Amino acid sequence: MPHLRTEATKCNQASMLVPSFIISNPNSQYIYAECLVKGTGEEDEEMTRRAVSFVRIYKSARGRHRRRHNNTANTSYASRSSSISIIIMPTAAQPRRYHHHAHAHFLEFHSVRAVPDSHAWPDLHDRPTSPDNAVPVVDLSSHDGLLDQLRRACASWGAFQVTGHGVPLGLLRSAEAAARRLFTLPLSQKLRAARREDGSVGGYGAARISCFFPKLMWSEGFTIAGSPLDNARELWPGDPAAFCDVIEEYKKQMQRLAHRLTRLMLTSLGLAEGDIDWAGLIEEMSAVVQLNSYPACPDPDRAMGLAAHTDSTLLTVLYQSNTSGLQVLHPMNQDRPSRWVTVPPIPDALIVNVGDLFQILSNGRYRSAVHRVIVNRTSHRVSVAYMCGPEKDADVSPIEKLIEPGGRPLYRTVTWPEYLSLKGKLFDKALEHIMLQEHSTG
Ligand SMILES: O=C(O)CCC(=O)C(=O)O
Repeated sequence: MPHLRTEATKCNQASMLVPSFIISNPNSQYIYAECLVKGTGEEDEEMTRRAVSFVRIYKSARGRHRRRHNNTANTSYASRSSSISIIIMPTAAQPRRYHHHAHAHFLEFHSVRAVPDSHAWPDLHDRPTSPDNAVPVVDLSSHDGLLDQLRRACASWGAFQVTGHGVPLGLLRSAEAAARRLFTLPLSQKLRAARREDGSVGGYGAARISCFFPKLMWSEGFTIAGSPLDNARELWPGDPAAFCDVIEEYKKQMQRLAHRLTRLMLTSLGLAEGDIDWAGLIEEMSAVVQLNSYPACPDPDRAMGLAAHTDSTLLTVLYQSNTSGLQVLHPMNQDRPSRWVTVPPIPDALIVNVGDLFQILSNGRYRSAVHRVIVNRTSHRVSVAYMCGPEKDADVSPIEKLIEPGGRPLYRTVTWPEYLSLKGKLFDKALEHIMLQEHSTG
């Protein structure tokens, strides 16, 4: 930071006409710089010279940054007669990927007595935790102020817990039991249903985001896309139905709830049916069920259950059973830095995460929640996530009515599969990558 700040100051001193700033943190892979040159048409030549000098200074700073972070960047430039505006924005460079040994991915967690180096995270305490701040709880059975509560929760947290949702507690418990039954099978049996390398979504495996981190996570997952029957036959050849029946009923109930939540969240943005293809968006939604397992860990301060990420969904509905571990990042505000807030288990409550696609749809009014999972020494935690998005060919773009007068759409149009593919390459820079840049100001 000090290094690049110096460059920015130099640039400002070099030209009174060039208000400019560079925001950078040498520990981060990205730098963002912006230089706006305003004036009359006659000053074009002088302004261009100064702007070019800014770009040169920026590029040399960027070069050093790139050498350090293996980064790439692009520079966009636009000129009009009355003003020149330059926005220099690093492209969302592909983050570094890590190739973990296949055998390290598949640990017999229950028999491990110490956290192996492959799973030892150097710094879990990257941000403070906050005991005095709580993810909102919204009672869906109460109509008093429901839309206001949802609006506040989605805009400031990107996550909330719901009670009064109508999904029977017995079904939640059965889904938890089905997940436990699956994850306590011997590893060799779970591997019969391992996720294949051919890009298919379903099956058993380590967290898909593992390739973006140098260390592996203290968790395993099982993804169900479509019918659970094929996988269940691989796991329990004699009795696949017990698992399938629970999952099918869970999907049915979750779909109903996800439709209701989507409708409420759109309404809370001030939208009415007719402002978008409401029915199309909701009725055609598709989803996967993600079972997660976080075994008890001999050294929880050195292991990460699931590293920080946002969901590439419209929304995710999560049952976290009765063991805590989920933390949501509450963004910084004027007086406090960003901090991790643990979501306490409430019997029969479900957690709702706003996903990246909802952030796009709402033109950034609702934000997707950055969240992670920490582990503990004594309890095996399981969770069941219903991750839903639009039908695969549907275009997702900022809803016109949500663009402020004189404003602009912040994101370009994507389909869900296209966004998933970007996320698979760019991880936490995928949203930034599809942001539309303003090239010129008048
Ligand atoms: O297990 C949890 O609480 C969170 C799971 C999660 O974030 C995910 O499946 O993406």
